[in-house]
Amino acid sequence: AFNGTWKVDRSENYDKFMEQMGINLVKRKLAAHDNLKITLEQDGDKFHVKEVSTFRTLELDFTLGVAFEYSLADGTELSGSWVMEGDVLKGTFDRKDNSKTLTTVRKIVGDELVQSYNYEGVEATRIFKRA
Ligand code: MYR
Repeated sequence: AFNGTWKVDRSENYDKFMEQMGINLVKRKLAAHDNLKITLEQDGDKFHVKEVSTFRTLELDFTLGVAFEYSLADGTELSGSWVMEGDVLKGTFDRKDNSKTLTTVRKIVGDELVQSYNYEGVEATRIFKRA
């Protein structure tokens, strides 16, 4: 169900979330228009991800339940994993610089992919449509 290419359509509270993450105003303004596109290919427990935005293009692989490293566009390094609960992908990632935890959830709602993020009590949502 997650398979395919998803293009961000709108975001909710993303600026506040990035502020909580410690991202400065200039970068937040740029990130608000990042044109993020994510391609997901699931094969059993394995996922291949392609991420394209105004900041960068990257590809990565992960296996459900297996920790991997991921860097945000500003260089913040995370380590964590995704698990599948029912039809929902749940990610738990720890920042390497301060050990604080970012949680994120991906689910399909109607014909949209809804990804929510939580960091230190601040939640944001980004909603993607099929590209
Ligand atoms: C993936 O499945 O796309 C790769 C792993 C994603 C890890 C967690 C993503 C958190 C992104 C937070 C972005 C907010 C920047 C302040």
